[in-house]
Amino acid sequence: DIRPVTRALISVSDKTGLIPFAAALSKAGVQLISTGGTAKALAEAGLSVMDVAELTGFPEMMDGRVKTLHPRVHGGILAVRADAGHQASLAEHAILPIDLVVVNLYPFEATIAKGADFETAIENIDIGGPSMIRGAAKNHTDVAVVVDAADYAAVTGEIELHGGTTLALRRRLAQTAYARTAAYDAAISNWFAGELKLAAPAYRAVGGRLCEELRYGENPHQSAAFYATGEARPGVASARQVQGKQLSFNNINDTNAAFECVAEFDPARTAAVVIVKHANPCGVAEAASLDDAYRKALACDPVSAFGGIIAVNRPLDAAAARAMTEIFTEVIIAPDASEEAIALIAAKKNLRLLLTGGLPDPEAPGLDIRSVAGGLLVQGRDVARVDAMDLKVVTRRAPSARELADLRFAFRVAKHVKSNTIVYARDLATVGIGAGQMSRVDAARIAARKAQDAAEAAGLADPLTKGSVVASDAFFPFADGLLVAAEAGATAVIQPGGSMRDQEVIAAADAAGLAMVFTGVRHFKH
Ligand code: 93A
Repeated sequence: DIRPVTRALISVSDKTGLIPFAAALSKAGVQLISTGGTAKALAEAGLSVMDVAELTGFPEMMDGRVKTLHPRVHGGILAVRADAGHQASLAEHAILPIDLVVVNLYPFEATIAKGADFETAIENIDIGGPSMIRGAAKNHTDVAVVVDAADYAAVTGEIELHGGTTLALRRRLAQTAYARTAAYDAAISNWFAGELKLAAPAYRAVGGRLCEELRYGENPHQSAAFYATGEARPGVASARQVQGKQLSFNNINDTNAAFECVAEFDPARTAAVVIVKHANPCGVAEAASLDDAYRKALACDPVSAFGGIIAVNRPLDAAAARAMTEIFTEVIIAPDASEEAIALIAAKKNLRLLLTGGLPDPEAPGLDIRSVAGGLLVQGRDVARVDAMDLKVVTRRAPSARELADLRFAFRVAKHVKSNTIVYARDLATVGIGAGQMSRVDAARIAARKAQDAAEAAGLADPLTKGSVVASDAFFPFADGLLVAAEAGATAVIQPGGSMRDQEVIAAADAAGLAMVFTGVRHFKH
């Protein structure tokens, strides 16, 4: 099943690695055929190359829209070598078989990531390239197809070793080829959906490029890999890992949760730190410095913070880095870091440091996708933010300025905690977080209990919830959850409102002397 490579068609927009690869093919006696820009690059490197226009007998036309779309190209790619009829057609029409197709596509993803206008995006939709890729992949019995420079070495390696490509390699390359064209078309379709503001297009395409194979998934018996979709949002997918061992599946998920949460805090206004465990914040705080914010965040739940993931909204400085190396932490993610901070982190060999170059815009539209049996569940990202919400005071007492600041802070955090969510906050720091409970009253109890534990461990007389405010990600269906919070010492409440029993809940708040505001917006997160 070895297929010798006599003729290769190379048409690449990204010329990375092209010359050494083509030179190796040329040296192995392979005839090179290329489109305009590629042929020019090869000729300039001193390689002998035939222009595709010479092969087809047609010039490239319509600004390059039609250059390889010709039976001399597609017949040469699709002809089955063992089929006498196909061979007869090749002979009849003077078509030469093509054994290797090397194509990377017009950079559509990079073009839209740069914010190109509609016309420019459309012009960057490649037609001839995917046609050749799909044809060569279909005819992988005879033809090898390369869409990724990472595979150049595998092809030249096999040619050197076997004088041609193996069926095993050609099949693997075919799989890669269809994944590439699928991801390419997914990017185009998703871009259209965005341009047309279609929340629910008739079809939703999903695709991505392998970032890395992971050792395992959520559990060691599950396989896993990390794919980048090309979406231009700074974050864990595009981060530079400065040091530390490979991230695990759970690390990546948790790091993302931490970074999305910390991005809610405008770095021009305040320094903020989020500590995450099992995809939920276990400590969040803002302060004048990252160092102070970290200590406040850590005080919320130091037990859970052990082995946690830390996200910061400003460049990591030395003081914060020093404080963060005092306990065991898995990952730190930051927009940037000072040389001194990097040096301090370096002392902890296993601690991963990820630098992203910026924060993801919490208001940027985007998709949240998860799989269910036989389907994809797709929704727009939760871009609602407390800053833009019209807070309505529903109790006799209005919150004080200090309470109001804490209420906003608590609701900002609640958005990033799994439902049912209760967040107690005081002085712009969380002091108790109840996450992922099946009942809201349990979330309120657990958060209060944890605050009590943290106070006892720190030798404090009062639980940290005393004098706190409380946020609920969705309305209180009954007064019970609210009463738990009042008992824990909360003095003000923020919640969406909208329950059938709102009046009952408001009356309970008034009776307990609480101030309460309704946001009118819910932040479920499951
Ligand atoms: O405009 S196209 O869709 N029409 C074509 O016939 C065609 N053939 C190859 N784009 C086409 N290509 C693409 O041109 C390839 O996929 C590749 O990305 C690019 C290489 O052009 P050049 O060799 O001129 O740099």
